[in-house]
Amino acid sequence: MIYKRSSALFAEAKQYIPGGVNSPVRAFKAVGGDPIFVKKAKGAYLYDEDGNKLIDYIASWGPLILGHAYEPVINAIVEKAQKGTSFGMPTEIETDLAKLAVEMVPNIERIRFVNSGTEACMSAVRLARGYTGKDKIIKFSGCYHGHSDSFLIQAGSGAVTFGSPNSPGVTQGTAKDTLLAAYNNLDEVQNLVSANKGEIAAIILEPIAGNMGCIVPTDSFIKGLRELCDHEGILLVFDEVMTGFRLGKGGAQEVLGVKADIVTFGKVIGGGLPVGAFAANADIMGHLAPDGPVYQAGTLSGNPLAMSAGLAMLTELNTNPNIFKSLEEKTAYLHKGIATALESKGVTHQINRYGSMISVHFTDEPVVDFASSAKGNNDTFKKYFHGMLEQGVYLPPSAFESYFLNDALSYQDLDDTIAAVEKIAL
Ligand code: KE4
Repeated sequence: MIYKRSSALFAEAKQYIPGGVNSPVRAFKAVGGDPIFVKKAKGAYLYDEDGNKLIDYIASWGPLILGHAYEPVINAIVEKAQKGTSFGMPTEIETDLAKLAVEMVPNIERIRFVNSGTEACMSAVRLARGYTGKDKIIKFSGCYHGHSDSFLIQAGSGAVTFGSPNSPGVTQGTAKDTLLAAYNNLDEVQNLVSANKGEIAAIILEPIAGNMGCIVPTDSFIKGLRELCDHEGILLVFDEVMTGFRLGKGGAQEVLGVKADIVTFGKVIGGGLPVGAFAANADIMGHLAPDGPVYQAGTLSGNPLAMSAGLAMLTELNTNPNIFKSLEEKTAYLHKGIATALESKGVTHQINRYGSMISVHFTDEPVVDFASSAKGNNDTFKKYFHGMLEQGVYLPPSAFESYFLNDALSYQDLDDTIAAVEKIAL
């Protein structure tokens, strides 16, 4: 594969945009080499600036669950754009999408639209703090909830881990209110709750994690969190930016059978345009401005152009829920094929999968949290990533990401992907 034009475009981009990208993971820092510049995409395929056709397994990091340039979504956007793109005034289509989301997702009565997953998670934590009157939150190492200061925190030193900033610009004052625990470790959460009695507003997590690769919670962990929150008056926040409308109509709450107090969304809910959202019952959401004192706002929140894409996408998923089963079957097929190919090459690996989320880890230990995910051999991952790219398969350029399958992928695409694994030297 030739990537000359992508490299030239990257060199030019770096003269005007920090790192040449508008989101760091796109820069290929974790895998080396220059990023691929895409020219267009359709269905399961990306067409880059050098004319290469690539089978796409990131689907814009999740949103394009039906494939790129999906006709009903494009038609909805084009039609709506001709009537204006944003007014800063209420429009009917915001209610249409809100009604559909409330109908599809269990245990929510009100939903507020924002413009990104970060905004959704940041607002959900502010709402939890405002509703409970408490300051602290618990998050899990390796879970990503966007780049709001309260989330850019790593485990601090000391037994009861007060957070410490993991990015310059995040203050110690912010970090002290974020506590860290290991995913799938209920004991650590209980210790934090006991050591901060009555001070914790919320526990926030990815109910199926996708930012350490894909990690599935144990039943005892996720149900234990729910019981702990009920007992301690803590709000349980499911960050469903990845899992919402991907794992099923009702997302992780539905497939795991665990209720969250606040749920955040992004990616699929916007159909490929910038939409995030957070939702809860009427009592909790009633604390949000303008009804209540918790402030949150946004110029382009609920803009009709983005709403039209989200409504077209969710309507499709709501009327054809077999898409979720078809995606799950395709992901299971891919899982089996990759596992067989790597086993035949004698390559030590773990594959984690839930629904249409899957990740490959080059380690002999089960990957159940960030620490075990970080033990993956990144040199092998780099060879795997570039070996697949050379054969026209575009995977997430980081070992700490999940693949996002789209329903436009054919079984031939999956077979071609498996054949590519068989060919690469690891
Ligand atoms: P955004 O602000 O990027 O729309 O959403 C933040 C976010 C929140 N919660 C979860 C579970 C997420 O996965 C994300 C964003 N996901 C990353 C992919 N791991 C987006 C890719 C990127 O940062 O460019």
